[in-house]
Amino acid sequence: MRTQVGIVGAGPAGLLLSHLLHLNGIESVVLEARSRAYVEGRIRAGVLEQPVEQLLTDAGVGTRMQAEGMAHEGVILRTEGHDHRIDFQALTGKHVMVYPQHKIVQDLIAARLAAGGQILFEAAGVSLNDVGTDAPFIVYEHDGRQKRLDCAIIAGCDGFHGISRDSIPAACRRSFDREYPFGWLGILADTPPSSEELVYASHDRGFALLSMRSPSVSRLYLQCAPDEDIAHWSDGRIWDELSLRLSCQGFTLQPGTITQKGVTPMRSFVSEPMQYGRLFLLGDAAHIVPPTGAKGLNLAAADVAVLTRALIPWFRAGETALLEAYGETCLRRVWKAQRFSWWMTSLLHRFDAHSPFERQVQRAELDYIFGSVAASTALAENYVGLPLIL
Ligand code: RFL
Ligand code: PHB
Repeated sequence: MRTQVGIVGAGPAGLLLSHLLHLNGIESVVLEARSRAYVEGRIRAGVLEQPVEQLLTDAGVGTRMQAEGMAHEGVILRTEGHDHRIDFQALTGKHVMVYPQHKIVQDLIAARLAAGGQILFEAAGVSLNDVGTDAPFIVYEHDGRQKRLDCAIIAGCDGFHGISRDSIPAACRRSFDREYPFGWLGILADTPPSSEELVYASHDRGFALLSMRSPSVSRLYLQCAPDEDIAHWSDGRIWDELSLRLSCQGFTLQPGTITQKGVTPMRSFVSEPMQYGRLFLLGDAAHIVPPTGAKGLNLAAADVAVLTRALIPWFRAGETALLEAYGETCLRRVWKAQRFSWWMTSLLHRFDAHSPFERQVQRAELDYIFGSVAASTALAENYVGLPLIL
């Protein structure tokens, strides 16, 4: 089989790329290791930056998001029972959209299939070949048979644990990595959100976050050990701990049935370069951020915007300038989002290794944000999203 762009991975990056290329008359085939039901049910991100919301809407896949998503014009920072609202609308004129990642994945799969797009689920043993030449190809197994996909371009959209990144020779690659001494225990619960806006709580017992998926479903997180054993967390213990860390005058946490729970380790990671020959890395395949800034999915979408803009003149007229600048262009935004995610994480979490001095500096920084329009604006501007292409 032959196509113009071979895409590995049907997460948000791979699917959005396939959709945008299609809108611009460029063919692609998506190879996904998992089943359709698995990728459509995977609970992950929930907050979309305004430029990403706009991108999805402009691309004709925003109908359900506009109907069911919740536009948020601010978030609450909570510390020691004291709230400070970051007013996105007043500070930046923008908002974020709370709409779950798995629904974006469903919307994109539906759009691709309706347009006759090819997504091969349960493609096993995917390997990338001759990526440094003008004739790269992908080998994979599907329906019990080994197959070959010849392409002009390969897009590695297979997430942090995928195979694409390792297809760039190790000698040409450099990675930047930071592991945090904590993880997040996340739950999904059938209970209306106890706050209209997201609450980021810094507490002596550790960070907590109140988020949501719909008017009747809450998503909440607790800072925990990176290797926390979820078996030690009964539903009752989770609600008690959330209530303690989120406590504030006039606020009551409404518990409900927990329908999902899991632990996510926290990491910052960037692999450079994001391009090698005809192979381009996008999204979590190239970089991951701790979730505190809600940036992962948004960064994936920005990479897609940069690559799409570069591939159009390349396929149409052989123009190479934007394609050659792909990695450099993406990394300008990636590193700004890395900085913001690291900063939000450092600001809000409890670090056991902190000295009393460092803890006081952390408190002072929060207090400074609470009292400074300039500091609040810097937070808001990053949270609602920098332009997709910087
Ligand atoms: P994905 O979503 O990991 O998709 C990669 C796809 O590739 C497939 N795959 C393969 N396919 C074929 N062959 C192989 N060898 C393959 N190996 C893997 C996988 O099955 C999968 O379908 O990467 P992508 O598309 O780059 O998207 C990135 C986002 O998923 C990720 O950055 C976000 O979920 C991060 N994130 C958040 N981002 C936000 O922007 N806002 C948030 O509020 C937010 N909250 C979060 C998050 C991530 C979390 N977790 C669980 C990591 C909250 C959490 C808890
Ligand atoms: C979520 O709703 O899953 C969520 C929201 C904000 C974050 C991270 C995750 O910073």
